[in-house]
Amino acid sequence: MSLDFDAVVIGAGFGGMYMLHRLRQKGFRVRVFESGKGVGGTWYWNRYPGARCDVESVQYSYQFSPELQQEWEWTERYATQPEILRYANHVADRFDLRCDIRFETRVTQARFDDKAHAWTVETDKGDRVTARFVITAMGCLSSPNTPKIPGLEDFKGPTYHTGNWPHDGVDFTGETVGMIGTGSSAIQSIPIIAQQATHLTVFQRTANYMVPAHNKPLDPAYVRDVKANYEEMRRRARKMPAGIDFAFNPASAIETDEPERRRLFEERWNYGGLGFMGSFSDLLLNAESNETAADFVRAKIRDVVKDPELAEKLSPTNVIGCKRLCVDTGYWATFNQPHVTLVDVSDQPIERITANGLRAKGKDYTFDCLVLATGFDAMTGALLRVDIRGRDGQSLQDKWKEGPKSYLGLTLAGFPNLFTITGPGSPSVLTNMLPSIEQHVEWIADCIDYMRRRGATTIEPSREAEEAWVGHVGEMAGGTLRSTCSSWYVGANIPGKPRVFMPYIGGFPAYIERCEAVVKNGYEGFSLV
Ligand code: NA7
Repeated sequence: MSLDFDAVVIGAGFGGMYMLHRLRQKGFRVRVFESGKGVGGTWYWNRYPGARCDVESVQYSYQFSPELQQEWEWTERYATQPEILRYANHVADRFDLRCDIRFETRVTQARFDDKAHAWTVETDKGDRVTARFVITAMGCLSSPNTPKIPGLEDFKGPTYHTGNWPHDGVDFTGETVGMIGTGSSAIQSIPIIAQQATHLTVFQRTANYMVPAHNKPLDPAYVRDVKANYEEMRRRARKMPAGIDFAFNPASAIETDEPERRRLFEERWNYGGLGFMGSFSDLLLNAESNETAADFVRAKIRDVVKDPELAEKLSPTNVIGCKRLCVDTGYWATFNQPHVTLVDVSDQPIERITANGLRAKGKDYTFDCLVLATGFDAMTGALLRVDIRGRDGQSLQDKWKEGPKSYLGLTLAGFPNLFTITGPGSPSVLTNMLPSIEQHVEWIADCIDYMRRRGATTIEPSREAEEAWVGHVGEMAGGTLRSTCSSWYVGANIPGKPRVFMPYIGGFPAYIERCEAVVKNGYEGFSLV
């Protein structure tokens, strides 16, 4: 039976684009399906005001093409969403990717045919194509979470979700705005929406920690230096747990005396960004050490927020770095403005959305527009939205009913020839996504190439290999403070979702080593037919 394609790739964000390019380079026939009108994935959908990446732009970029790396000019320390989207479009043009991507087409079903050793993929546009391999590149944070608050449909004004923002933008000038959520998307957009709105009311369920971005235009001399030494920087980054090149202090916070500890926190605070968590090596391992960092940040909140009661409400009490640390510009200071109100809904859920606003703790709040900055059904949401069926018609929903299981976060027992780029069980969201994506794409492309050379038509991990990996992922998570709170890492933001720490927390270098060892040992844990 002749197949339509060697591989179908789902999604044309950074994962899908590079997967297409890499497989095409090796001479494979590939079709990409993308639900958006353009490339860019996360950066195509998340257009809310203030959206930007919190990994520095010179590192949040592809490294597979030295020419691309040299020619592209980032303008700011942290790139804005429009700039990253321009970059994604530049990559699509430069490598002529669009001809193999079907836009505005959502994959609805993928079914493995055991006799043909191939997948049949169907879309909402009526496509029905066959391919040896299916590769998911749907993103980890791409299935927006709209909480089931009673009355949502009763609201008379416009409702916006940060993860699916109107492409023409929204002007809040002269409007009153209600915002639910205080995660990364909220903290980036709140200072900007507050500049436009006549009143902004923020409903906070959990206060969040943030470190300042200290964003700035990139100094041309710095960029020249980075470009002259890019290879070195990328090599250093690959040796870091998060795949980001920043200095990591091996000392313990609790074993460092108070003045020195404070000095080191202050130094990182003044530098800005996620490197704050690298102030000491045990911040996510030892509760006492963690508390020193949390205390330091809470003192910063009290410095900025004038009303002590408000400062208290904005102060998180959980483990710092347990939920995703936010990188902000002027977030806390925004609450000093008289037209910005914080409503704490930590002790009682929002009762209902009403025609003119919402009701919380027995009180009515009114506003013209509602912004849901309520996050995503992370890591598994996008995958489970597609009806994926492996051997004997088993559905992915059924396989993952107690939580995601995979081998290396890349492949699934019972689902031959299916690869999941940055899937649950891989480092993904705990790392710089771009290098993590590239590592997966290259591993998958090499694997498919190896199969072609061997004349193999299926690859599938054994249940034992998968169980052992799932056990290892869980064991690593259990050893850190990161699995101890109600974060989207454990699925706690979605009612009914199994509570499992989904990403692999053993670090990028250990993960790469493991993936390479699997290959060196003849695709250990897999059966190739
Ligand atoms: P997040 O980080 O999941 O934040 C969502 C926020 O919405 C968070 O503050 C939630 O509170 C809040 N939320 C969700 N549902 C409700 C309900 N029903 N009532 C009140 N508040 C609610 O999503 P983001 O989009 O900000 O960021 C996602 C990632 O993108 C981020 O981590 C970066 O990696 C980039 P909670 O904390 O659950 O109590």
